Amino acid sequence: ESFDEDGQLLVAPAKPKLKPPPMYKVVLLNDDYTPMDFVVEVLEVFFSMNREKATQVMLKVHTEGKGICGVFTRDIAETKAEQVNQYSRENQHPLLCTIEKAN
Ligand code: TYC
Repeated sequence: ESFDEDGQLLVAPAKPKLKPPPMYKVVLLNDDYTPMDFVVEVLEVFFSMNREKATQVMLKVHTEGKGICGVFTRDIAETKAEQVNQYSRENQHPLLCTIEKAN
């Protein structure tokens, strides 16, 4: 804050500093009962993966215990995880989806 030659108050304009939003990973967990085909379908339907990518991610979850389906803003990540969990329950599979804050 300062004054010009005529004593006019000078006010700096607000800086347009937009921080990127915090991002969240949507994580799929392995279990012993959900059929592999169902997991592949979930990845295709809710995460727009093609068959090859969905199969790759499903096998990673199957062998490593969990895997990332995608990274989204918090609202989108929460909604995706809820949709997957609801769909799994509707189809009587124990498949679980959670979210984790990305770094
Ligand atoms: N482990 C399951 C089976 O052998 C397959 C599976 C993969 C389940 C990924 C869940 O997130 C999952 N039928």
